[in-house]
Amino acid sequence: MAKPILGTRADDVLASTASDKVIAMAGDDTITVAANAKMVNGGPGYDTAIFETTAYADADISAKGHGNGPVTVDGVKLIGVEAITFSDVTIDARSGAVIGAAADNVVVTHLDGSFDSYATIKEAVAASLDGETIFVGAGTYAEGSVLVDKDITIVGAEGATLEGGFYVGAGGDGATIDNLTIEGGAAVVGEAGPVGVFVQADNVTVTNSTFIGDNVDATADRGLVTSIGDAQGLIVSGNTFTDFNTGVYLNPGTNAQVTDNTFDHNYVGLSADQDSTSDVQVSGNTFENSVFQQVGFGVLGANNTEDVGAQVFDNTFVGTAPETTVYLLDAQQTAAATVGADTFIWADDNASANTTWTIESFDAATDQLDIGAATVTTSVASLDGVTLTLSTHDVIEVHGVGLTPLNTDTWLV
Ligand SMILES: [Ca+2]
Ligand SMILES: [Ca+2]
Repeated sequence: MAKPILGTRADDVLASTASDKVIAMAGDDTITVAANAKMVNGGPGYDTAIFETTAYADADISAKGHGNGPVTVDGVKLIGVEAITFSDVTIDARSGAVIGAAADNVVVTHLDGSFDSYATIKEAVAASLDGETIFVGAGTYAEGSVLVDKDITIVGAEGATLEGGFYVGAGGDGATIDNLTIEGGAAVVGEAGPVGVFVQADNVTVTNSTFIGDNVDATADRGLVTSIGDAQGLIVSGNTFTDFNTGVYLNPGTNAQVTDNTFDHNYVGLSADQDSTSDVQVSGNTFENSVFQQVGFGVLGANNTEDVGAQVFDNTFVGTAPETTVYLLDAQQTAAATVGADTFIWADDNASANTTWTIESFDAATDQLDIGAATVTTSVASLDGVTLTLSTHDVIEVHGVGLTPLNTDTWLV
């Protein structure tokens, strides 16, 4: 009898080709099981036994003690093994549930525990029902636009890449996209460039995924975009957005939490256009190496008040691009600053004359006001801020700290 193959206490990649026994010891081990094998002992840690050429349906699987004891697969006793990978799926060794797809395979797991395999994500979505989960195996799926029109969860294995984009449309309320790499995006009507994930449904979650654009300037591509007046309850967390014109673009009417993402080397990291129906939380993200600006925040609608600081907070900014740029786009608006460095831009082209805009919580040490080409004709300094009176008889009131009597060199940038 050949000596058993021994692992180390670290994570090992082992094969039983030279012996009928493998003892993997501690660590999260991966063991490819040969036909002559008799036993695999995974030991402590999360261990996976791989039966490369056997489909799940063809395997002879038995478990003692309702899955708490050893599991035998085609005569091979598995001890301390947590997952078993076949040529089509990976199952949990204790429960028997499907927990992943093999490479180049897409699996729909049905509510009754059964599953079906498909070659493409599109075919799997078409075959799925509300509440079901699709596992995407490692590999590249060049599919263009994939419509998600059901309340399904799509989970990628490490290395699962969609070349194209998801369009989460009608029927997709509640859908989740988890751990996919989404590269290049797909065309969406009304968008100037390709989009990685377009959201036109509510309570959608996009998480742990990697979005890759073509580069910051070549096209108007965007990682994730919401439909105007849509996307209530959107969660965007733990993703990476790289090389887009805009990493995430939240249109008016969207209510979203964008947390713990990394935005790296986009023209604009995140852009949110906010009217009185919108509310976003952009927090815990890292914005780095944006070319034009890290965060753009548009205030839309006459008389709208937006507390920007309550919506953009606790983010990390790396690089030289402006941190948060706030655009006052319609008449008679009030906007409150964030605790970081803000640039307020008064865009007078939409405005009628004789209107007052107000900026609250302005900190002259970090914030800037940009009134473009407008001409200051008169000015008033007050105890709580600065009032600019413009040639069109419009007024910008700035309330905050560190303010001094009006100095146009300070305010005109
Ligand atoms: Ca080990
Ligand atoms: Ca184990």
